[in-house]
Amino acid sequence: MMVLHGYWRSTSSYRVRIALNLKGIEYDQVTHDLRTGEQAAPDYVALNPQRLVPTLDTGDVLLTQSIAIIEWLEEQYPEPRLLPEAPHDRAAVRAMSDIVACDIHPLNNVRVLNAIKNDLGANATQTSAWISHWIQSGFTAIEALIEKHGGTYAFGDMPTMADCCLVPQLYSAERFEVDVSAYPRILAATEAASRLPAFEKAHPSRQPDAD
Ligand SMILES: N[C@@H](CCC(=O)N[C@@H](CS)C(=O)NCC(=O)O)C(=O)O
Repeated sequence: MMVLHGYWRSTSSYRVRIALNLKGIEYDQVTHDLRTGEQAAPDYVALNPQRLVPTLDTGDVLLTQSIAIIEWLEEQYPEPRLLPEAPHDRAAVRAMSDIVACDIHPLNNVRVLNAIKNDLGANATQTSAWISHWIQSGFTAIEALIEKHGGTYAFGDMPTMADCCLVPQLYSAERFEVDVSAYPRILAATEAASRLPAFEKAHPSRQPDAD
C-alpha cells in the first residue's frame, strides 16, 4: 500500500490525492501538521529534505514534489490518462499545471507568507493583497488558456493534471477570500471536476486529519 505524507489543507497534497483517486490507487495517509511545524521534524526531514509536504512512499521509493509525483503516477499507471496523447496538448496541460505549481502556489506558501509577515513586516491587509495579486495574475492566464483549450474541464472533456492543480488552487483562493468572479471558465471547469468522486474524496474537509 502506498503512503501519502501530507496535510489535509495542503493544496500540493490535495493535487496528489486527486491524481491517486483518478488512477484508482488505494493509499494510506500520514499527516504532518503544518501549523505546528511538523514538516520540520527530523523523522520527516529524513523523508523529504525540503521540509514540505507531500511525499509519496510507493513502497519502493520516496517521491517528492507533487508534479513529479503525478508524472510518476502517469508513467506507472497510464490509465486513465492525466495527460493527453499529442505532445502539444500535453504541453498545454503542463503549462496550466505549472502556472499553479510554479507561479501561484510558491508565492502564497506558508513559509513565504511567514517571511513577508515576520521578516518584512507586512500587515494583514498587505498580506491579503499579496495573496490576491498572485492568484489573480495566474488565474487571468489560466482563464485565457481554458478559453483556448477547455471543454467540460480545464483541458478538453476529460480531467487532466491541470484539474488536479486548479481545483486545489481555487480551494485556496476561496479560503483566502480572493475575488475570483472574473474567471467564469475556471469556475465552470472546477465545478465540473469537483463533482467527480475522485475529486470529492480528495477534498480537504473529507480527510481524516481535517479539523
Ligand atoms: N512545489 C512543492 C510545494 C510543496 C509545498 O510547498 N507544500 C506546502 C503545503 S501545500 C508545505 O509543505 N508548506 C510548509 C512550509 O511552507 O513550511 C510541491 O508541489 O510539492
